[in-house]
Amino acid sequence: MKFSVQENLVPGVNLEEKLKRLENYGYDGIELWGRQELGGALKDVLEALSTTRVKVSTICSGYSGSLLSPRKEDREAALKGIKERLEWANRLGAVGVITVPVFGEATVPDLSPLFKDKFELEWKLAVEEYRILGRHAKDVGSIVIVEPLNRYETHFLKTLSQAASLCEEVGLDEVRIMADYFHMSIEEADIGLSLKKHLDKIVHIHLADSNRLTPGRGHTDFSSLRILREGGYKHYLTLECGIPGEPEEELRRTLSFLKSF
Ligand code: LER
Ligand code: MN
Repeated sequence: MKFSVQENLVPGVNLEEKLKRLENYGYDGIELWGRQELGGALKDVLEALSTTRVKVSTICSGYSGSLLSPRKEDREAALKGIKERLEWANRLGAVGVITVPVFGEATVPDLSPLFKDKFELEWKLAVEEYRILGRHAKDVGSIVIVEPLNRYETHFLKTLSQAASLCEEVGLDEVRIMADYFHMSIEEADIGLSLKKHLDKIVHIHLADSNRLTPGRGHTDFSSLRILREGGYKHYLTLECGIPGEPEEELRRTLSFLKSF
C-alpha cells in the first residue's frame, strides 16, 4: 500500500517544494489535478520529480464537458480531455486518470416506456464511451479510473458494485474502478466487505473521514484498511480531505494513523 496526497493539501509554493515536504513526511505519492495547464508543464513536472522519490500517483479529473451530457459537444470535450490526460498520466508514470461519468442529476431524456429510461440510456452511453477510453488507455499505456460518488453528488454511480458492473460490461483491463472512503461512508453498507468483493478491480483509493476531514478526525472505522493490506492491495491511497490545524503536523499524524492498521 502506498500513500499519497492531493497537491493542493501540501504546503509549499511550488511542486518541487511540495514533493520535498511529502518525502520528508514519509508519503509515497502526490495526486495532481488534471487542469489544462498541466499538459504544457509536463517537462517541468518531470524535472521536479527527478529530485525526489515521491511519484505522481494519479491525475484527478480536470477535463471539461461531461460524458453523459445529451449535447454531443460536451461528450466530445470530455472524451478528448480524458484521452489527453491519459497520455499525460503515462508520461508522468501515474497509475491513470480519475473520471466521474456524471455529477448531479441526469440531463439525458427519458425515452421510456417505448425505449430506454434515463438511467438505461446513460448506462449504454457510459459503456460505449468507456470502451473508447479503455482502447485509448491501452494504446498510450494508462488506465481509466471510474469513481463512484454519493447520492448528494451524482444520481448515477454511487457504489463500488455499480462501478464494477460498468467496468465488467466494458470488458477491458484498462478500465478499472476506485473507492473513496467519504462516498463509501454514505453509500456502502459495509466498507470492508465491499472493498474485499471488488479488490481485483480497484486501482486507487481516496481517503477522508465521515466529515471529509483527515482520517481519524471523524467516525469512519478505518480498520477496513487491514482488508486491503491482507488482500495484497498494492496501489495508492490518496488523501482527499480537509486538513484541520497545522498541515505538517496533521499530515504526519495521519500517515502514522493509516499505517497503524
Ligand atoms: C468528488 O466528491 C470526488 O470525490 C472527487 O474525487 C471527484 O473526482
Ligand atoms: Mn474522491
